[in-house]
Amino acid sequence: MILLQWKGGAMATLRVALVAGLGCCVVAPVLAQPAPVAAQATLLPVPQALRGAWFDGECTAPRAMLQVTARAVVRLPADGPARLIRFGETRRQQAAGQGEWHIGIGRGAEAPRILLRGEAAALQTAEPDAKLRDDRLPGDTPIASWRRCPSPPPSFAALHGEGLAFLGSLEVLEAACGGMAASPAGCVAALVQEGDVSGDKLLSVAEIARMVRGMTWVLAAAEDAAPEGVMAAGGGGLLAGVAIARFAMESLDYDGDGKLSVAELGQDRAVFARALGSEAGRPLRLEGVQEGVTLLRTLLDSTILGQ
Ligand SMILES: [Ca+2]
Repeated sequence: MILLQWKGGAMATLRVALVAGLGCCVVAPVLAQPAPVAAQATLLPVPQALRGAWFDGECTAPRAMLQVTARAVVRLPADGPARLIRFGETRRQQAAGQGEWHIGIGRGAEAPRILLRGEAAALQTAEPDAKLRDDRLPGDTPIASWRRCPSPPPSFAALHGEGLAFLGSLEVLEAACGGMAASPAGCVAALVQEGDVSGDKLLSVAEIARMVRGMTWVLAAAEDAAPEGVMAAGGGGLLAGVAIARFAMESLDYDGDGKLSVAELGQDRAVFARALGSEAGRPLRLEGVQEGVTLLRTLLDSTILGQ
């Protein structure tokens, strides 16, 4: 078993057994039963124009980067911990004299809120104090301004590129594996589609390792830990990614060509379905399917501990 550990809270110890890592990224999404989507259906996606990478300060040396996806925002300061808010709830709200804000609300006890508004080339955000009432937003919350840059500074790209890519993939996987139209075949196909860098419609060790590293980063960002700290920690994302990927390959590469195909991944789904057959009455806890971090953690725990 590989232990990944970083600071922060009772959930901070992430147990990643090799088989669990395999489960997290290759097998387990297939097991996800279509979850109740009532809450998901009400999510308003962030307007397309506001999505993508934003920067605070000069493009040559930004103070922070903000990545906006359809259903999440992650703030990455040049120094200090990252912050990921994956929306469990959204709404639009008109503020007096300020136009309309898109409000994303994270899950969990803290339920952090972030307000966004803007256009393709200029974004404003506000992260109100937890005590501020919804109908008073944004109140006197400081408003941050963000700009587009031609390309991300190398330091940000090196630290966060894979994690940000996986954050986007995670939303696609959630839709394919846990959304209203989810199916095992569609889930596997989406996994290969998202992981396939080389374009051969197969997953290599490196491609799987990249997804595992991305997942590690997302989990770290969700803990408000510095992803670079996680990556550097003993047994952290880089090594674990390769180890998990090799294990996945050795477990699932039935034709021995060194790549995983949709068919091979589908085969694995059938094996796991049989293995869990006696537990049909106890589906994985996936009620918060749009909260992928919880989902992944649940899958890890379920796979390792059988809980
Ligand atoms: Ca193969």
